[in-house]
Amino acid sequence: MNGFGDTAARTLIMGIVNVTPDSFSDGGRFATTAAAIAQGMLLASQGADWIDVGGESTRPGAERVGPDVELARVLPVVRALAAAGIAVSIDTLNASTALRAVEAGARLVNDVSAGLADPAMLAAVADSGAEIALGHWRGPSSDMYARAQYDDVAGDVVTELRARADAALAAGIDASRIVLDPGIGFAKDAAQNWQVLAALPFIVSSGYRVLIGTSRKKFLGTMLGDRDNLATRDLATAMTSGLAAQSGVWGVRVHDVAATRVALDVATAWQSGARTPHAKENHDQA
Ligand code: PMM
Repeated sequence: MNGFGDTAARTLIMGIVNVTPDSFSDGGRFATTAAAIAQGMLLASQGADWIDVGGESTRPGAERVGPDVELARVLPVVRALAAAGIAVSIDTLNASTALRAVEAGARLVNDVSAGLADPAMLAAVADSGAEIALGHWRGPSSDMYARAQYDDVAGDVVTELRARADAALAAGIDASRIVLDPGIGFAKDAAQNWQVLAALPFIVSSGYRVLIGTSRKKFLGTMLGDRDNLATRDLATAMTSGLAAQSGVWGVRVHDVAATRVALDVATAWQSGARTPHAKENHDQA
């Protein structure tokens, strides 16, 4: 297989653990930490290859929390999951949080801003030895839809991601440590998200590993219309993740790992069928 980095034969699942007070109904610092660790363990047991731990919401319109609050939320969770032998990534815009999380055992820094939110990020990751996922980002979540202007959304996203990959290379991060993420929902409207998804084979042809996150996002709700609920969004997420796997992505970032595991197993079985020579006699017997 061509490409930089650890290109696995099958698409990997990154299970999402958001350690934010509103993510777990029981509330309170300890209860939230314990619930987040339990959720990470559960997702790993359901077949997640990575657990992505985040302490600050990047959803549209979300307000920023300070790095101290973020760090207090994520650090015990990263430490516990890494100690259990789970591959942990840290979802953060802050270099200081990224560094402390890597010290606590995280192996990948997932920066949806690709180093644009914190100018110290790329150098920090370079020195840490961690891998980095670089997201396509045009500015803070609070007003990102104003920046959803493109000539050709997929082409523009790849051009802008390549510029961020070049910045990471210049900072001393080897190509084998870089993953690109076209940032579904980040400065993109629903139609633009679908155009990016349809162009995934082109984005994969960049040679970098590609990560994609459609999970439970608003554009799926828009498509579902009056059928929109958590179950249908998870079903739509599993389908988009399966199609992304067919397009050759390295990983999919999802909330519902069990459903996505089924979808990716289908994609893997389908691909193994495609590799089997279909001799005429097989067809005759079928
Ligand atoms: N989306 C969100 C947060 N982190 N990370 C990556 N690499 N890709 C994404 O698409 C992405 C991300 C926002 O979704 P959430 O609030 O449901 O976690």
